[in-house]
Amino acid sequence: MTSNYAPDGATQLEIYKRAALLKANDERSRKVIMTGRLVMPYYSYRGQEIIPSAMAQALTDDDYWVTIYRGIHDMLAKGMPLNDLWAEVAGRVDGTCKGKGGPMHLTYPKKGIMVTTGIVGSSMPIANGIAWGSQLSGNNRVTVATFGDGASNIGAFHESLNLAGVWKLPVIFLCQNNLYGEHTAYEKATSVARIADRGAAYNIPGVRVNGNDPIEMYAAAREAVERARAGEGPTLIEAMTFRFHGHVFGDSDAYMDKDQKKAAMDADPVPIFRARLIAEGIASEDELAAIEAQVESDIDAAVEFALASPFPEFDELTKDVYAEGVAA
Ligand SMILES: Cc1ncc(C[n+]2csc(CCOP(=O)(O)OP(=O)(O)O)c2C)c(N)n1
Ligand SMILES: [Mg+2]
Repeated sequence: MTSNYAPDGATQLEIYKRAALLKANDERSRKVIMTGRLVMPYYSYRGQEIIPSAMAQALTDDDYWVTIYRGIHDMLAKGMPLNDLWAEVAGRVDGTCKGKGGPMHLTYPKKGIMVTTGIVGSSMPIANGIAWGSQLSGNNRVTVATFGDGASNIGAFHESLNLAGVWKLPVIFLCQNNLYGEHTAYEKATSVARIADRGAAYNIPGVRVNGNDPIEMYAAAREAVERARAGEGPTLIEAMTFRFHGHVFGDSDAYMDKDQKKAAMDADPVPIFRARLIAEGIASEDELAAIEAQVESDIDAAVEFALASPFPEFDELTKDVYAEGVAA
């Protein structure tokens, strides 16, 4: 794997700050649902935090990101404010989409979070369109599309890689391979051992990395970003990871291999990263504990802010949906 872009200590600490936020936010989301304070569909990303934490570190605020239903980690990593996020998942007026997007359709263009989609495979053609816009306007922005391993079996994945390869679009196809698509194990539905190999069919570089390793993940992200900004076109990154919970909150996960799951949870990437930062003298126990305490109190405030925010009024229903002045 590339070592040209090894992150220094300060960069690693920034990646850790994001990972700590994402982990705590997932834990809190499940808790808030369990206690009945919020009712919503929830797709846990616990176990996958390092991928967007490192990817976002390689981007600027101006770069774009298109994510999926299992994407709150991507959004937080890219800079969506906690208050706006929590208000949106709670369906309140102070949310990113005034409560009309809900947990599966958040956007926050101020930080480049352009679309969240629940249609498997659709993040990639949308990302291509945004990247094409950047290419035409010369704004030098990069677009990331995240998606799962299952999505790489959808036609839109193949069409998108082909077109991005032909037009050399400044786009990064970031596959978060968590080894399951809904309730189906990877090998039961995917013809190749490595999704990264599919890049070759479209003449674009395909790299597989350990997505749970911040150093490897950051190096791959930097290389893909540099390529895209230099006009050299797209990269397919297959980031290997694991989903610690069932597909959707409440799923009994009976179809998941118990030994595989236990091994993955024993190798939880966030505490491993934390322990290494301390062992290598990059941060002290006290510094990391302070970061984590801050994250918890920021989440406390966001949950209370969201639940105190009102639901949208009925007359909001068709606003922001149709062009101004066009009858609904
Ligand atoms: C076009 C389409 N087909 C099927 C579904 C139902 N569905 C939702 S998530 C999912 C699994 C996707 O798995 P993967 O791409 O690996 O992403 P993960 O959920 O593991 O992050 C399926 C089949 C859908 N939402 N859209
Ligand atoms: Mg998957």
